Amino acid sequence: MRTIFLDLGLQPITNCFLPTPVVADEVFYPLRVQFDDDSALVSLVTTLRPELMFNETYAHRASASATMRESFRSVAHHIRDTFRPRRVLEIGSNDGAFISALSRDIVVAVEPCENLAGMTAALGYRTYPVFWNLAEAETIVKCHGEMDVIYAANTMSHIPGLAQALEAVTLALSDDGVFVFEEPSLLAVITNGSYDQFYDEHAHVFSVTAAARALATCGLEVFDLEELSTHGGSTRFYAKRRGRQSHVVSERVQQAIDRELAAGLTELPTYLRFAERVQQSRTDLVQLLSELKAQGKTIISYGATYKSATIFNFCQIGTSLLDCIVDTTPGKQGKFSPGMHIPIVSPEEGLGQTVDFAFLGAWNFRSEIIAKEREFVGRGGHFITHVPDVHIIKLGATSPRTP
Ligand code: DWN
Repeated sequence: MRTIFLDLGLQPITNCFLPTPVVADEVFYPLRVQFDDDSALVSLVTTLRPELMFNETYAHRASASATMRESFRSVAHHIRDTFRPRRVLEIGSNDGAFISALSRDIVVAVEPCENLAGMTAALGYRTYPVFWNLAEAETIVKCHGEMDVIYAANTMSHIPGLAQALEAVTLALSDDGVFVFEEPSLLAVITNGSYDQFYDEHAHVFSVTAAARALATCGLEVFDLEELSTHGGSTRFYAKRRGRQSHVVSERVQQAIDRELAAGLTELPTYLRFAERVQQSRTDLVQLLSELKAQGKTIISYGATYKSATIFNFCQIGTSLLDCIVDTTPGKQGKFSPGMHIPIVSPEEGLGQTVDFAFLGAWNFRSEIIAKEREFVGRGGHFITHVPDVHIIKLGATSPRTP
């Protein structure tokens, strides 16, 4: 049975970075999250047509941070050296952060956003500008043969028709092939109170329990996993065809499922308590920003993340509290944030001398950003985060300014 546990209000399409703050036809939809106690899957109630979200205007670049560039390079080399694949397929190749660490001769990529597919095609990687489904999997297998490794990062959670997408993986995988995919961890979301992992593109947020059950229905089995620190806590799954002896099932899999059981991830009350915490987070964030503003402080947000669209629209935080959002992505600069229409500018432009506080919209890159913005911190600037609860981050070496 499915139960809705979280209502995050009307939300915009998170990839809709607007050219002007006055928009007549912006699309909004109700963002509600449900728990299914049969499959243990946590997913959105309303999913949008994929073409509305993933198209030639797609702004996110997987290579935008040093943290993710290194993560993709390292997993690509690990896969190459461990499984020695003759053919690797990446589903959702974005700007090529993963495939660019592998030889063009062995890689096939699938990327529905045409601007991104064009980037990797221009680098010489065979890229299909299509949505992943059974028909495309058949075409790819006909042209290139079955795949020894299929890799997907932050992609399976983006596909509403999960069963069909996994069937397509099963179809394209060689008999002893390995399906490696990594996604934000539901346990991390529940532990961190990071409700901003729920937005239009995240049709599901996976627990190990739910992912293992979904894979099992398509004849696949998780044989190993890694807990990653990326995106505030992610899980990297390694799956094979059920019954194949090619890889021994690690005890780490059952241990992760046991941890989730102990944390209550298979029980509705856990999610109801999480929803209460989300309400409190909203109250605390609006109160903190309002108090700082009333004291004459200048506040901006750091990182025009898709996640922060959820926060700002749910909390109704707009330009009365935040002067701007800073982001290094050229395609976001000069635009306005979805729904709340906050101007987005470069860090050089937005993090000027007068800024007192920066809310971490990209809280998942907290260390990288704080290290980069030593000057802001050095002159008494402070970062604010809502993870795991709303607070001003105290950094040892700085003299705190009284809020
Ligand atoms: O799953 C998804 C994740 C992986 O990427 C997508 N559905 C969409 C997107 O979500 P997001 O925007 O929440 O992801 P990030 O990776 O947290 O975005 C970070 C943003 O912060 C980027 O726009 C780059 C920016 N940034 C910056 O301006 N300065 C990041 C760093 C590290 C920096 O120093």
